[in-house]
Amino acid sequence: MKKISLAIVALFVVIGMALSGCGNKGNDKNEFIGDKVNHTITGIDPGSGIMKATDQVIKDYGLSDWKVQSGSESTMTASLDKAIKNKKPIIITGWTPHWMFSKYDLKYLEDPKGVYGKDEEIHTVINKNFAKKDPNATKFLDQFNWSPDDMGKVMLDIQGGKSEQEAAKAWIKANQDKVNQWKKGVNKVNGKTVKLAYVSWASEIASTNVVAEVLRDLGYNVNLEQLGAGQMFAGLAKGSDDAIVAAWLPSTHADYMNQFNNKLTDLGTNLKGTKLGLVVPKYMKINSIEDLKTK
Ligand code: PBE
Repeated sequence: MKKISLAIVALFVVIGMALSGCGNKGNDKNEFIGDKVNHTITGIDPGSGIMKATDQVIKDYGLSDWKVQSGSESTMTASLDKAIKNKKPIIITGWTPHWMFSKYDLKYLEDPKGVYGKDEEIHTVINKNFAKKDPNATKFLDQFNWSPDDMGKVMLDIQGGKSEQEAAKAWIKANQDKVNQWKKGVNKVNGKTVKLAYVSWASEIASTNVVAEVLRDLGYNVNLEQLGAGQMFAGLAKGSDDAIVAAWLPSTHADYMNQFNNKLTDLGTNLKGTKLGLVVPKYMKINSIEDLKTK
């Protein structure tokens, strides 16, 4: 009896080894990557577009044995920091612009199926009644645009310990030419209010605070409301907020834009050259999402 069960166990071990060897096609770089990270991708807030895209990645690449751990941007960057300090493997949902690429040596995993979409843009979107209500502020919001490097500077300052407002003010002071372009033809006002909503992603903290500070210089009272991604679009559609500078399009926030389509006005691009994907420390050997497949 004992001998038979031992033989069965041995048989399973042999079959198991054969299967895993065969699945990996002798490619040792990915042999244990799933096991090493517990088949887990370290993600962020469930309402974000990148989490939805990552669920799609799991489907499209046949990664049914993997899970995406939700959390927030700060829990994700804390896990990343810890892994890098210990030179451990980690796979995160990452995007550009982000200070993490300045702080750590990171790389995107190739996405041959293009699930994360091509290069995207960030758009400024207002409640559809706002243009009529405040054409002056709308003109300014429409003229707001900057580069990933500009945004990066503000993000790094905040990451380095400056308050969000201080970082925004410092950038504005150093970039008067750009700011004057945004203010061209915009009048100063006295005590009108603009309500801006945003999500606490580093990129949106940076942009929203810069826009808020310039509006304050123009004489506006600015209310900043920090919300989840879904609430941000819903609040904007309802009119409890006037504007956001945080819509990643055409793919990442397409669902939200479609859902509230008739309540929103898209003022167009405020930043070009964003990217989303799975990101790992450069010391990891894997290079493509395909490398996560173990079956
Ligand atoms: N992000 C940052 C957002 C858009 C901005 C990539 C985390 C998202 O995935 O919805």
